[in-house]
Amino acid sequence: MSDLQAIVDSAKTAFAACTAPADLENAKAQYLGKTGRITELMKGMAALSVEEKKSLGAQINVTKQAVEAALNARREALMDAAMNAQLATEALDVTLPGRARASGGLHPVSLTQERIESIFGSMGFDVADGPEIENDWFNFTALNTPEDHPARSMHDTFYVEPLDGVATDTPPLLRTHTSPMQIRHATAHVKAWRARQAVAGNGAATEGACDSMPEIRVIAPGRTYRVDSDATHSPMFHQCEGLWIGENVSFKDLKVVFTDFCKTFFESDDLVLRFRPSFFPFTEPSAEIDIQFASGPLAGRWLEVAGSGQVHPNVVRNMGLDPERYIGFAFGMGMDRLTMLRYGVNDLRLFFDGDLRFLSQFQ
Ligand code: 2U9
Repeated sequence: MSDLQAIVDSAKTAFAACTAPADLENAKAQYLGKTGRITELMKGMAALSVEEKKSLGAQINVTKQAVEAALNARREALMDAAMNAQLATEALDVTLPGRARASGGLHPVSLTQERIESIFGSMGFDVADGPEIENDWFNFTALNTPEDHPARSMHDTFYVEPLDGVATDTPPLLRTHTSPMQIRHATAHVKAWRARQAVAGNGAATEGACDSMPEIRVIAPGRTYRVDSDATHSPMFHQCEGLWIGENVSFKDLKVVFTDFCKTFFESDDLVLRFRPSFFPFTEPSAEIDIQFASGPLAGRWLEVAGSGQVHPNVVRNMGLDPERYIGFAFGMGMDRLTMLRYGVNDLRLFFDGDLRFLSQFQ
């Protein structure tokens, strides 16, 4: 056997003895590395004649290729062995049942909001949505709430830093009710109507006898904020207010609309409503609305569900309308409280704890 064949055989034996990739790389260095046996042979050729170089060079190349082939074969064998070992330990049991993906659901207060939107939607009400950081005009002044009104005090209202850092006379605030949204909606409605009138060219922006404004019928559901926290009050709570303004909208309409709403919302035809005189700056006259169920766990008790009233003339004026001609009603209700009544929940804080054992009962 030639010396060169002996090198090939020795390499094969050395590679076969390696059981880990790192050992194999070490063994490779002994043959193909800088001072490996084949590399040394090549260096030795420098002293040979051209003829000898040709002949021995070709033989060394064949030897080198044979060693490299043996090396690659062993590399693959080791990789296969590693893969098989891994597959044996990490066997996949394809008969296992899949992992069920839990389905999410809406929060009970969101369910109430959807329900309210659907009921009032069926009565022709739009749904308005808008900013939770408001200014003094939309939250208080436009709603006939004078500067010395207690609702404006630091004890009730969260005031916030101006976004651009520029202080104003009246700092921005977290809306204390969704009424500002109704003012925004109503003024946009009035502006759009006047613009249409102007385009039609029928006496421009004056209110003529035959160009009556389409009614404003809107609800504004959403988050509201007050400095208040106990079992029945949360600093963030959910309100829904409603507004209906037209030329002949009366307290009778309020009674019909709200009675219809309550009966549909609570799925009870035999509940009765009571309108109790009250006071709000933005309505005059004003009334609290109580309901009484004829049956069920709450039967016989009067339960307060909303505040309401005929929109104050100053508020109608602030919408850009003549209060001698346009009139209407508004109401406001707490969506958290309605949800508690509908589902028999007795602690408001359950809605905000995020405990799935409670929340999943509503799916
Ligand atoms: C406009 C004009 C008038 C909305 C109204 C109430 C009465 C009311 C409370 C009920 C429970 C708030 O969540 S609560 O504490 N709301 O009593 N809200 S009348 O009056 C408006 C709204 C918008 C332009």
